[in-house]
Amino acid sequence: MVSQIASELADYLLAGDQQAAIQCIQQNEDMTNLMIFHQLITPAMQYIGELWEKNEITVADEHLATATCDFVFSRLFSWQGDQSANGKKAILLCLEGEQHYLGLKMVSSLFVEHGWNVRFFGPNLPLEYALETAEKWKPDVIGLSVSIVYHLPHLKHYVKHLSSLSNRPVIMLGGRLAATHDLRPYCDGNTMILKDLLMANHWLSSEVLEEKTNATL
Ligand code: B12
Repeated sequence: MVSQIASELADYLLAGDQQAAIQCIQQNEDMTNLMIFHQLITPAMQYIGELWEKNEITVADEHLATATCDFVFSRLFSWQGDQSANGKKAILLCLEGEQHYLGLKMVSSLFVEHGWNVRFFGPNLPLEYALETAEKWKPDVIGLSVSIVYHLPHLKHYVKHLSSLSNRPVIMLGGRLAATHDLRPYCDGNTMILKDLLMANHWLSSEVLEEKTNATL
């Protein structure tokens, strides 16, 4: 069951009403960005997916809602940062063919909030280009997102090649399928599979903690 506020937000997104969507989000002054992403925007988009599946809205309605959501998100939140407060770098990308990038954009925003220098590549980044950019930029973390089952055959290749880069980045995997499927057969033992934003945020916070502890030793 979707909450009243998430369903209200979904209505504004479906109407393409940017201002109302922004106000709907901003009225929750007591919510952190994490809570807004996890409890408000994610369920609103999932609810839109349910309406779409039941043919209660059209593909055009869903596209308008997605475009409005993307615009509103970019207006309200930082999602790409060149400034690194903690000296760490992450690249975030969707597997080849994968178009669902809104969730990964929220992950990107959390990384920025935790002081990371982030390069967010949006949808559909073929492995050869992911490898090329990772070899040059040497990120500490490479985050992958996958939502649709028929993109899974690519996953093994991404994990295999990206995890053998010379600087040994942490491979972090998320997306809709991380919550609904066992993705371990597609990964190696070092891949970190995170089912949702709360887990991602927990990992990011523990990294900060580890750094502070190391700094005081
Ligand atoms: C918007 C949307 C689209 C847009 C995407 C645009 C965009 N910019 O993202 C478009 C129109 C392109 C699209 C296309 C399709 N879609 Co679509 N889409 C959706 C919809 C309605 C919302 C997606 C979304 O934004 N969700 C909200 C985000 C926040 O959730 P999320 O992606 O899961 O991300 C969260 C976590 O997974 C996590 N996360 C995500 N990535 C990562 C990465 C890391 C490293 C970490 C740690 C965490 C993490 O954090 C996020 C925040 O909570 C969903 C419904 C749904 N349930 O999600 C359907 C849905 C996913 N789509 C679906 C389908 C079928 C399709 C198409 C196949 C339709 C078609 N016939 O063409 C195509 C496939 C396109 C492709 N090749 O990838 C189905 C999938 C059903 C299934 N069983 O596979 C869904 C569930 C709709 C439905 N109920 O039927 N879609």
